[in-house]
Amino acid sequence: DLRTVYAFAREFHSKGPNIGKMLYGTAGFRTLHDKLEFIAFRMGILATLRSRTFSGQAIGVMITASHNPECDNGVKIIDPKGEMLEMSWEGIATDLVNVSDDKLESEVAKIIAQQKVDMNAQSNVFIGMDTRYHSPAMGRAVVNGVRALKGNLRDYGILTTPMLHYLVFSHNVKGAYGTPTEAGYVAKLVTAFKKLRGEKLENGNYKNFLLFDGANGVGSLKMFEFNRQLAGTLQCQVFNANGKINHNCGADYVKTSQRPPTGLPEHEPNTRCVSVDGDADRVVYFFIDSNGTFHLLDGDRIATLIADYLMDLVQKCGISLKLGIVQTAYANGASTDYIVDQLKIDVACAQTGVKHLHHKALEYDIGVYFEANGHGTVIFSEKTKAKLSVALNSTATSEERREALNKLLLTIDLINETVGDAISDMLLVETILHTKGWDLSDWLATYDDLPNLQQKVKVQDRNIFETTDAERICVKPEGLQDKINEIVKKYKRGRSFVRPSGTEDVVRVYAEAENADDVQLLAAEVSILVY
Ligand code: NG1
Ligand code: ZN
Repeated sequence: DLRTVYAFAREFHSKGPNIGKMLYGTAGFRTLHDKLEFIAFRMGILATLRSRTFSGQAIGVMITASHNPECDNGVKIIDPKGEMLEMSWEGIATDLVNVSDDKLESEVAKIIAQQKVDMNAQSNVFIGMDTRYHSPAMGRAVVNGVRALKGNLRDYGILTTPMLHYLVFSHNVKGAYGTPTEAGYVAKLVTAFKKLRGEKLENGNYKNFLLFDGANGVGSLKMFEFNRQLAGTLQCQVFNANGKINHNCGADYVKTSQRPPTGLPEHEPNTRCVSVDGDADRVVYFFIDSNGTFHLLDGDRIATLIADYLMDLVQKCGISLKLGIVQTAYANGASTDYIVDQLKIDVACAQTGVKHLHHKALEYDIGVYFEANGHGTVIFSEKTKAKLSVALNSTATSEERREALNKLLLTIDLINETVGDAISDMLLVETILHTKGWDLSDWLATYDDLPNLQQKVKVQDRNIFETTDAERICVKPEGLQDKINEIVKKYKRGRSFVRPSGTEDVVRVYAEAENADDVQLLAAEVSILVY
């Protein structure tokens, strides 16, 4: 009886007063954890309805605030193909969350009618959560939302975000993408990794050891499991495994503050280090050289490394495929120049938020997309995969080409195509560095990053800021962009843009220029304009 559902909602998952308008943004709903339980409940309802529109295909609900501080949490929905929630349903989610408790019933009825939801259809909701102490309470609220509509659910407990994407997709395609279990996920990646590595564990400057900063989040827990399976192949020492999530550590801290995480164990200079974020969908590399200088290798760098490697393999396969890299406005200008001038690969710019990059990457046969912060992956079109297997199965294919084809297919297996995945991306980078015989300074030598800076500016209302051209131009408030242009002109190789954050109540200011002092000035001048 639906009446009891709404009575229950009012009693246990009441919205309560003083909740401002909430938006389903680039990362779903994200805010202080104590404002989110009613949202989690409603997202349980929404996921159940959405699953019914797909005749019971699994829909995921992930509880996490990723790289945000511990006090925040969030909830986002994963679509049947393991992708982010379709944009048209973001509005539906926003409406469902913004109605009062009294209107919840009629809002649900409206969705059922408008989306023609067959309430007798099957439904399956998969739930996962990060390690935040308030995540279990939110998970229970999702469970209650699903149960309220008599849906089926699987509560997986603690998972990385990309693992849940994998579980949803592999379940829906009946295991064609891998066994739809956590063990199946680990086995898929580890098997491909081991085959690619072969017998020789070290090669040239590549040493078989790295330090793994788990951001005190789920990435560290899962890396322990990977380590059991990787034993004897890759030596990966995990640190930051059980402190406060993202606190002075993790990929976001390392990238934005451009310094090593706290908790970094004593180590030899030039040791490969890697940082993931709180839900393990982002990864960056770094090292400290023998002078004690810190060096960062971010998402731009990872994208160029991967694209270069894949281009080479594709050429060896003797197949013509269109490969492209998708970046955002935050990509370092030097990386874009390197892609165009040296790699000679097609490059596109998309709006912040991986769903936008993913969408753009679909335009290529092989689309490599990364945000500078280390969030990204590679997607291969169905046509590409079909071409590769046809070539592999043709008797006309030479042994040399066959080897390249096998290698490319194994590489595809190592990649989590559904979404950016820190552990999968890391294993791919490890594979490439091993193949090239590179240490991190070899990789760093491919191009020099322009000094850059990101600042957060607190404003009265960030929603008055509107942008266009993949966020590179600010159209509102009127006149702001002209002033930014005037300032930028003064700095050699200067570039700066401003945009409202989708996940925090701030306006972000980005600046880059040829020298570091200029960047400080440029960022400060533009920040003052925004403030
Ligand atoms: P916002 O807060 O909209 O800038 C941040 C990241 C995005 C993306 C989302 C989702 C930057 C500059 N922004 O978005 O790239 O990762 O969080 O987690 O890194
Ligand atoms: Zn994340």
